[in-house]
Amino acid sequence: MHPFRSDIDFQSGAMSRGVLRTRRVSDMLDYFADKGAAREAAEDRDPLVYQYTTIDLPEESGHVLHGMTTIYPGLVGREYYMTKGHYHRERAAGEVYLCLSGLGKLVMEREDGETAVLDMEPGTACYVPPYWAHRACNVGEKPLVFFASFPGHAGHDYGTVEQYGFANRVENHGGKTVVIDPMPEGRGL
Ligand code: M6P
Ligand code: ZN
Repeated sequence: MHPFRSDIDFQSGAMSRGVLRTRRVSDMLDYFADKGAAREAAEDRDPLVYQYTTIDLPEESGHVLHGMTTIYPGLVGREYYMTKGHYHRERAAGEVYLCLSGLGKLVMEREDGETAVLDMEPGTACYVPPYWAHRACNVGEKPLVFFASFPGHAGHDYGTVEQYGFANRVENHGGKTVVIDPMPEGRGL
């Protein structure tokens, strides 16, 4: 393969090459906590929640997949717009998120119940170690834009998150950002 470059707009997250995918509320009905609010939004104007571009590379170890994600500002019920979130199919594969614009929270959890939340703001690189599921939430008023990079063989497992969700949810309560943690004292694991 020949080396190549891509050009990125830090404000919009647009990337000059790669495959663009979009996620609307209707694509994520099972992901938001307030199913009624999600159904209503989907039936109304079905807003775009996020879009992401991934450079089209062979999904095999040795390659470094990378791309851009833009999460728009908004709420479904009280929950901020967010990515679906996923484990890597190959659990032992990590990832790096570099925030370029906007404000976010990176919500992570492990299958043994361990959880973590990191703030994302322009200039922060967040490391998702192997075995951690990850989801980004936009808690600001403008698009949250970040660059992500992960091993080619990682793969995406959405099924586990779709079935069990994330323990922690990021919500807006009266203008304040709140991380809802059902077990703040730990999971005793
Ligand atoms: C980041 C990376 C990608 C991911 C995308 C959207 O760019 O983590 O691997 O596909 O965000 O997130 P999700 O796959 O959870 O919808
Ligand atoms: Zn990932």
